[in-house]
Amino acid sequence: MLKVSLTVMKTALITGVNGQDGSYLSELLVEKGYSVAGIVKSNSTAETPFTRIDDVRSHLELFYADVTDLASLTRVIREVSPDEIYNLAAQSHVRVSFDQPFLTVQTAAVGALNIFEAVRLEKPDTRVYQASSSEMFGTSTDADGFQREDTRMQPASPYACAKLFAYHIARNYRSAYNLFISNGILFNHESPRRGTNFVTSKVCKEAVRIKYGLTDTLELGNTLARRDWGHAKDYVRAMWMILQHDTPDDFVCATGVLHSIAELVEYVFSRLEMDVNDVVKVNPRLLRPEDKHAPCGDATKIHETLGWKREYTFETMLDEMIDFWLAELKPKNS
Ligand code: F7E
Repeated sequence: MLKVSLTVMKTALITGVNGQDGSYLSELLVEKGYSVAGIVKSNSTAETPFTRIDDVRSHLELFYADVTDLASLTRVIREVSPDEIYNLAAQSHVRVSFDQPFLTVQTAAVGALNIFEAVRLEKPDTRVYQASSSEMFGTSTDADGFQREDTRMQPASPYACAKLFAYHIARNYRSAYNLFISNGILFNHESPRRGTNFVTSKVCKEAVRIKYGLTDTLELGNTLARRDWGHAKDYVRAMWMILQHDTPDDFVCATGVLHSIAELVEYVFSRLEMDVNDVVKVNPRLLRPEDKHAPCGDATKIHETLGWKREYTFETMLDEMIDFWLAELKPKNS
């Protein structure tokens, strides 16, 4: 149940408002008393996927616009006059970025530049959060194996290259035009609202389908890959904290704990009291042209500067996702 504050403090504009992060962030900001506007892409059918923002939708002002369309962004920024913008829109799937590099660059790189340019021209006192990604580091780590704000960046996918451009142009606009633009360098973050084309959601959903007898195999790509997974709810809180800081800056947000895909599968299956043997099949089509890195983040800076701390662990996050899929896919007659 959403607790709505009655005092309107500030106005925020969120691109990608109906995505995983946009939906949690809009709930957080509405609870804090913000007036929240969101940008959604138009769709040729009326049934645009708004399910993630169902609970909060009556509190949002939604605009059809697109980060690739500077004129539409300028119009929305003029109309909303936001105090804060959270740029969360982009084609964000790493493997898809190898299939659609131009779309990825248009949305993740040019899209971010469009936001910064619209802010510069229309409302230069707006604070802007840029959704940067740990993918920008690629295989590069510090000597201790961690990735932090000053670790060398070595992107290894079209998605990571596009995000790296956005990260640098954010810093460039910050110093050249004195704009308040901050990068949150977020490691993987998941939740029941994560799309099932990402591995955590896919594993939880397919394992529950196996439990309910709806399928008998789980097809995966590289099960040896490792990731630093946190909960999206914790990470949207970090986004907000980053924009409340007195100066614009860049922050890594991560858990500092690595797990492999195989460990993820093992945890989900044991929680569902199922045997994992003979169920997982590796499908070569799900492997990526480059997938060698094991990104593990050091969140000391955001912890010490802003006091950010995560509430979820890997296990509590997965428990929530498993419970979601158990309820969602529960056979009607049981
Ligand atoms: O893959 C491996 C896959 O697609 C995680 C995005 O939010 O985080 C996310 O990017 C790992 C990779 O996320 C399957 O090869 C194995 O090593 O869940 P993912 P991602 O690529 O790490 C970063 C920080 C972002 O910024 C991105 O926007 O899992 N894997 N088998 C698989 N991955 C998928 N999707 N599907 C599989 O069947």
